[in-house]
Amino acid sequence: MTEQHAQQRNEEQSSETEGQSPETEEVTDQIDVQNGADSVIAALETAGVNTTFGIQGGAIMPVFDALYHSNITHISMSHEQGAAHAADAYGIVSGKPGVAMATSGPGATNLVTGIADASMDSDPIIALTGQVTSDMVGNDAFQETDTIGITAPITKGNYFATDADTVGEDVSEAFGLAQEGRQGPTVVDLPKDVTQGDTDAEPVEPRAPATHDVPTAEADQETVDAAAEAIANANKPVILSGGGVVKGDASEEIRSFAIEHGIPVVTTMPGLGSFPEDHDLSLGMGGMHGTGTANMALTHADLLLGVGTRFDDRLTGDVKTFAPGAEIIHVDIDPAEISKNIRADYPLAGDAATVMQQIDAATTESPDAADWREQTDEWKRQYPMEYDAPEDRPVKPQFVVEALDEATPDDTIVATGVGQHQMWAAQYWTYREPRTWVSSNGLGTMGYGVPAAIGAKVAAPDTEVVAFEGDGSFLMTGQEISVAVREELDITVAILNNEYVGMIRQWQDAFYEERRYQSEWSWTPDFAKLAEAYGAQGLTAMSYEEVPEAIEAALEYDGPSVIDFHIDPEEDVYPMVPSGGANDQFALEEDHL
Ligand SMILES: Cc1ncc(C[n+]2csc(CCOP(=O)(O)OP(=O)(O)O)c2C)c(N)n1
Repeated sequence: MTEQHAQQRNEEQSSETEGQSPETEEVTDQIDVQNGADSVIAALETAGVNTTFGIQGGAIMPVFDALYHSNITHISMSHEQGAAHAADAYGIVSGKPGVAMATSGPGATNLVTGIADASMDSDPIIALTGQVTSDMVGNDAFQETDTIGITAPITKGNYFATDADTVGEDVSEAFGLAQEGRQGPTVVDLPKDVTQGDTDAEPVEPRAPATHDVPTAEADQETVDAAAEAIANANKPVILSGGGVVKGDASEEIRSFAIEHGIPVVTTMPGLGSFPEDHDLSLGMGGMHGTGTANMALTHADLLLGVGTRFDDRLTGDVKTFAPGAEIIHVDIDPAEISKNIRADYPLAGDAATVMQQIDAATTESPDAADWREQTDEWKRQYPMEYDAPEDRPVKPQFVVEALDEATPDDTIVATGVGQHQMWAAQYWTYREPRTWVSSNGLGTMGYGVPAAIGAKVAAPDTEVVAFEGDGSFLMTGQEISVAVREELDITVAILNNEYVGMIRQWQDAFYEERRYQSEWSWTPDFAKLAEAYGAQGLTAMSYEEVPEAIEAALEYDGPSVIDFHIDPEEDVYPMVPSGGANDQFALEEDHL
C-alpha cells in the first residue's frame, strides 16, 4: 500500500514538472521535502533505509504522513516493545541500524525495554519518537513524557529536535552514531511543531557527530607485535570470539587465523556463529551455561586472545578465577571495554577485522600447542553435550532443538526468548555462520523471540527463521504473530512448553530448597489454537513421533507457524557455573551445585 501511495505522489510530482528539462522530470525515489517530517524521512531514505517498524499516534502522525509519501515500507507492530525488538533483530541480521517509530508518552516508554536491550548487546537501532509541541514541553501535556531523560542512560546518544531545518541532520547524525564504531541505539525525539514546520532542507548522508570518537581501525603496531610474539610462545592458547566479531564482520579473519595456527576457539553467547561449531577447533560456548570443554580451556589457557567481548559476568564468573594463568590479549573497538572487567596484558583498541589482520601479519610462528589440542579433545570426550531421553518421560527440549536444526539449512537464523529454552537453543543448535544467533544476551528480555524473528525475516526474506520461545516468554509478546500473518512472513515459532517459568523453577530447586513459588503454572493456553486465532498455522507435538511431523508441517507451510512442543517440565539446563563461581567448577547436575 505504501508503495502505491508513493507512486501516486511521484506521479503527482512528475506531472507538476511537466514541460521542464528531462533531468527534473525524472521520478526519483526520494521524498520531496516540504516540512520537518519529510526531512526525517528523506534522511532515512538517504541512509538506505527501506523498512521501519512501529506504531503511530498523535505526536508522530506528521512523520507517518511523510512515510505515506515515501517508498519506505512500514511494518505496524502490535506493541512498541515488539517494534524495538524487530528493529534490533533487523540491525543484527543486516548490520545496518533498524528503525523503530513510536508516538510520545506511552509509545516512547513502550520502546524503552527494546532500547535498553539494544544498548546491552551493542545492537544498532534508531528510535524516532513523537513529542508534544515544543511550547507544551514541561506542561504535563497529553502524552508527554521526558523521552530524552528516560533514554539517556540506555542510548549511545539522543537528540531533541528543535528546528524543522535541522531535524533531518539530527536523524542522519543519530543514524551514523548508531552504526559507527561500537554500534548501539540512538533516539531522536520529534516535537510535533518541528515535524510540521516548513523546510526544504536537503538530506545529508548519515555521519556520526564530529565530536564522536570513532577509534582508529588499526591498533597500536608495537602492542600487536608483542601480542603476536606471546601467541607464538604460548602452549595453551585459546581464542575467545565475542559478539564484536559478528558485528565487526571479522569471522573470516578469526576462522583463518585459528586454523592456520591450530588455536582452539571458544565463543561467547553473542559470539555464537562467529566460528563454525562443527569445526574440530571449536570448543563451543563459554560461561554460565557453556560447555565443560570451553570452561576448562578458559581456565587452563596460558594465553587468551579475546576479540569483541566485554568479558561480562555470565562469561567470566568470578573474575579472580577467570583464566588465572593466561596472558590476555584484548581486541575491542571500544577502548572503554579494555581492562574494564579483566586486565589486558596486550590492549588492542581497534576494528576487530583490521586488528586480526594485523595480528595475522605479525604472527610468523604457530604456537606449539599439539598437547593442548589433545587436552581439549580429551575434555570434549569427558564433557559431551548429551542428555537422556527415556521413553517414559515427555519429549526432551534438546531433542526438539536438534531436530529443528537438522531439518533446516545451515544458515537458518535462530531467534529466542529468555529462559531455559534460550540456553538449550544456544547449546544444542550447531551455529555455523555469523548473524544467525539473534537473542537478548545482555538484558535477558523475555518476549524477545517472536518480534525478533519478524525483524530477522524482514532483513533476510530468503533465509529460514526459527524462534525458540518459552511458554512464559511467548505470553509476553506472542501477539506479534498477528503481524507475521499480516505481513505474510514465513517464520516458525517453536514453543518449548514446560508449563513452568522454567528457569525460575530451576533456580528455586537449586538455590531456594525447591520452594517453587509462582513458577509452576501446570496450565498454559492452547498455543496452537491461539496461533490459529491470529491466522497462523498452529501445531502441537506431544511425543517424539510428533516432533518431526510438526516440524515438517511448519516448514512446508507458506506462512507463520507456531508449534507447541510439550516438553519434559522437569528438565534443567546444564552444565551450569553458578553466578560468581569459578568456570572450571561447573555443575553437570543439581547435586553438583
Ligand atoms: C521481562 C523479563 N521478566 C522477567 C524475567 C526473569 N526470568 C528469567 S527466565 C524466566 C522464566 C522464563 O520462562 P519461560 O519463558 O516459560 O521459559 P523457560 O525458562 O521455561 O524455558 C523469568 C521469569 C526476564 N528475564 N525478563
